[in-house]
Amino acid sequence: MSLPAALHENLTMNHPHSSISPSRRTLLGILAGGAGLTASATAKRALSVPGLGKGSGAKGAPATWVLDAVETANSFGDGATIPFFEYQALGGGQTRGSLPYAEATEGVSMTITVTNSLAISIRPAVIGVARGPWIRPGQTDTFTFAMPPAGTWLLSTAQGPQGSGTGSRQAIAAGRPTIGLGGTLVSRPASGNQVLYDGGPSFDREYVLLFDDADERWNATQNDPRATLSGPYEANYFRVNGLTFPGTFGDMDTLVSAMMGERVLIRMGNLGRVRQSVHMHGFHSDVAARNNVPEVHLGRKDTFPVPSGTTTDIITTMNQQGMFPFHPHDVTAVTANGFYPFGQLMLVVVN
Ligand SMILES: [Cu+2]
Repeated sequence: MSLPAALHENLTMNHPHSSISPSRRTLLGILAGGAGLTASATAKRALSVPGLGKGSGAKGAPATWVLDAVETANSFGDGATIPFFEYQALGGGQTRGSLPYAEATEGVSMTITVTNSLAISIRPAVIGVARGPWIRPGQTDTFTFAMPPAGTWLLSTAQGPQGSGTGSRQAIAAGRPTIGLGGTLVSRPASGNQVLYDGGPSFDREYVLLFDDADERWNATQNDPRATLSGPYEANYFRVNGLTFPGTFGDMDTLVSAMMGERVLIRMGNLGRVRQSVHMHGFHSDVAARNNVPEVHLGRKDTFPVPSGTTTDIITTMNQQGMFPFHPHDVTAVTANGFYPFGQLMLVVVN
């Protein structure tokens, strides 16, 4: 309960009919009509995750994801416009908010192609899965890997020194921030069933929420190859899916909408440097997996840690109608350089 009472009351007491347009309700109805209920969650999967790249049972053709790393200008609620790096989807994927999203079946071959339109070298990576090559400014390169076990994975950049690159431009680049370069890669179970992973929980609808944050002083110089970024990182801007409140309420992929009784999977990732603990009003949820490891601390929860560089998958049974705030509990995360409420303030709407 970190938001002031007035906002809490506004968001939780308003009847949804007061602010949900007929067209949106109609669309939600169509979506709900097409969503068949699947078997209830069993969570019988062993604690270990399936082996990487198992060919048997993997369905689907090799997948591709084509991205361009660019510098963009993001405007925030306090009136500031801040440069960010972003991967922009050129092909093979979709978007969630303004950030790229792709999905493929576990085990299939995925090839990611990145054009580096930045002024610094970058090394794209899918955290915990594969690291791509160093890509110099103006160059394009690819990397290929087997899709990891079914779950929620993060596209980012590889950090840290490169083994043989001491003193090289690449070694210098290795320590640089790449704030905003992110996306979500969902691995689908080989069975094709609508479950988080085979043997795991089912769901009726899903959302992807990717958190990140920025210290505007770092963003201002991160695309200057001669700039040295040092000193403390103090985040003062916070995004989810590349958006901030009120944009989070207006984006179909970021506003969590559901019909009564639906089981909604929310795939949360954090590419910011600030650890978030995300709190949902109105509901308790099952944590399905933390960083793609099935949750063992059973029991419903109302706050979900999402450490930097990791994912947390939760499933919420939407058992009451209304509008409910959904936000990280760190109050600075729902501000724009100290002005409230902006940042990572989100909304859950149940019709
Ligand atoms: Cu709250």
